[in-house]
Amino acid sequence: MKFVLVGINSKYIHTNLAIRYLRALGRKETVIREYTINQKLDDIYGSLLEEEAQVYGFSTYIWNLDQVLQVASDLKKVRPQAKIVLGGPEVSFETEDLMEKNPQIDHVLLGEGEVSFPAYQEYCLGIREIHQVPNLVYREGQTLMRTQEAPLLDLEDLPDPYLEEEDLSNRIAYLESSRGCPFRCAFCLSSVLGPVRFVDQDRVFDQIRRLLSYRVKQIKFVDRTFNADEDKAFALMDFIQSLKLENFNFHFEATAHLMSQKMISYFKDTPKGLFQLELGIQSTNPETLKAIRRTMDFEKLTEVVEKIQGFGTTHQHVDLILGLPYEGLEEFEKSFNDSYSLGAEKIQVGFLKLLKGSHLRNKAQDYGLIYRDRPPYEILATPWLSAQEVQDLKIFEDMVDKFHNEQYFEKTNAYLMKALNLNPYQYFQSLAAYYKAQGHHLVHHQRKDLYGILYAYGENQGLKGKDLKAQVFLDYRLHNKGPLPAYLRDKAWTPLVKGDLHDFLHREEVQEALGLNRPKIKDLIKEVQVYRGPSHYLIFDYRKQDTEVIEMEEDHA
Ligand code: B12
Ligand code: SF4
Repeated sequence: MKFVLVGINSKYIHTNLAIRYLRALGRKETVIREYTINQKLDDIYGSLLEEEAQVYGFSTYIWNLDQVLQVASDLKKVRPQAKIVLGGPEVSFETEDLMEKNPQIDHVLLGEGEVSFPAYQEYCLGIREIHQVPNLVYREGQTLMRTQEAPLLDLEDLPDPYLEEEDLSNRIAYLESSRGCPFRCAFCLSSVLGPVRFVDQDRVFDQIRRLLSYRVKQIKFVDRTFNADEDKAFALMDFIQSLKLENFNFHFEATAHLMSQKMISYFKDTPKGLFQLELGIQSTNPETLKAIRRTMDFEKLTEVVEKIQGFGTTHQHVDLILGLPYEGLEEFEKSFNDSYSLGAEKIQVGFLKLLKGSHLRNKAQDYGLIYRDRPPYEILATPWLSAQEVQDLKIFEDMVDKFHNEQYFEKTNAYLMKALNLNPYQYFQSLAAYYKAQGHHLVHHQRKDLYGILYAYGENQGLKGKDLKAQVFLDYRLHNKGPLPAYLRDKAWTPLVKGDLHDFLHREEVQEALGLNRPKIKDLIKEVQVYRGPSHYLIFDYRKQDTEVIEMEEDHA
């Protein structure tokens, strides 16, 4: 009997960890197949049809529920004998309702699958009775029945999900060193998954080694609070450092107020780019934090982010959620400005999603939260934010993502905020209003076009002088090597080319400024660009990942 486990990922780069665990624990005739939500449904259906499996198990999340239901429906029509079983967080709550509306689903396995899936396979093979499969919802005639709940898995029994060799180049692999979260945030599903359990660390280390041999692009830990146990977190990071990896990144979700001074200082000497931290803020409004049952100490968070930022070794992302109870525009302005002032590389502004099984979804009516019926159950309006405000904030969020998060416009943003006397929230709101008025939100833009849009925005706000152009020019040159767009060309700034550039790079003072001693000029010439201005030179040095610009007085050169 053939079992196919199906993961439909949010993008090609992502991978599905759950089906790899289940394959490792399942019978040998269990295979995994992965697709993405961007593929044509007909292609996914066609590929699964060819498998000619007797059981199709779909790993179901908020991002793929629609695709899973449609493909399963097609398969069930042409292969009525094949069993369709769903598992995953999106089907583990409000399950009966889903099954009533979707007759193509034969079975749903609730919660963790490591114990129930092998038992379910035995049921399919006639080795077990259906009621002996834990965590199962099944049909008996017109009635939906539930079997007994299995206790939470002892993570000692967790298999290595990556034992089977695979090529993971250009893909992100997920790893688990703990399951569960010590906190109980009302919007989050991890709050209902029981206490924190840990995986034996030597096994995690083996998994890391294996994944690296599969040429994976990045490893992200799905642990909800990677620093829930600091000793374990240190041991993990020490191990990672001992691998002496170059150009590789590990991503962790951390909780700032649990970080000791020892842990903060740890990031001082870690290799640049090796670790990336995601720190949830969600809101800084005390009433909101209370309503969502979130423990947060903003003072501590500020200390953590600022100190780590100062070390320059570790990228930090902070998250905010729009549409939470008691958070209107005024409160959000404060949450955003507080978060912006931390100086983290990325601010991810998300819209509240009322997840099935979450405390906030159960309370949505009490709070008057209006959200979409279909996944991802996004907020449409609240008593504190009108439907139009929510919609306009989508453009605000897009502005933060486009113009802040990639860090391509840092100098221009700082200049514009100062020159226009706007705080970060007011600035991105004003940019959003301009962007919408010009109809830019309806068109897809290449990154290079965004410099022109920002420049035009500045001019539209009455900034006509040279300063605006100088800032956009700097941002553009720092991140783009090719020819300058016409609007940024300036007679006062001449690019040095050919012989002039060659002679310039031969100068001792220039080589010193670039930290070089007798470099090969023919190679260096491809890695730098130099502009001669009225009184000084600007040297753009592209040798490092983060391009630098060096200013040099005329008489020094
Ligand atoms: C990796 C991840 C992502 C990746 C996507 C990965 C991919 N494959 O495409 C990215 C970063 C893109 C992502 C994005 C989002 N995510 Co996300 N994400 C996760 C994360 C961190 C890990 C999932 C995981 O692998 N866990 C480890 C595995 C082992 O656990 P598991 O998934 O629960 O699987 C177990 C069971 O569910 C079950 N099971 C799973 N599949 C199957 C299949 C069968 C047949 C069976 C029997 C059992 C079974 O058995 C497994 C083992 O016990 C989880 C949080 C977490 N730590 O789990 C959130 C989580 C899945 N994400 C969540 C959310 C809300 C989102 C976003 C909407 C967030 C947002 N931006 O607002 C977006 C949506 C993306 C989109 N395009 O629309 C929610 C999902 C709730 C839901 N109902 O699906 C979670 C649970 C986090 C939370 N807040 O509570 N996410
Ligand atoms: S939001 Fe983070 S801290 Fe809160 S319950 Fe979820 S995983 Fe835990």
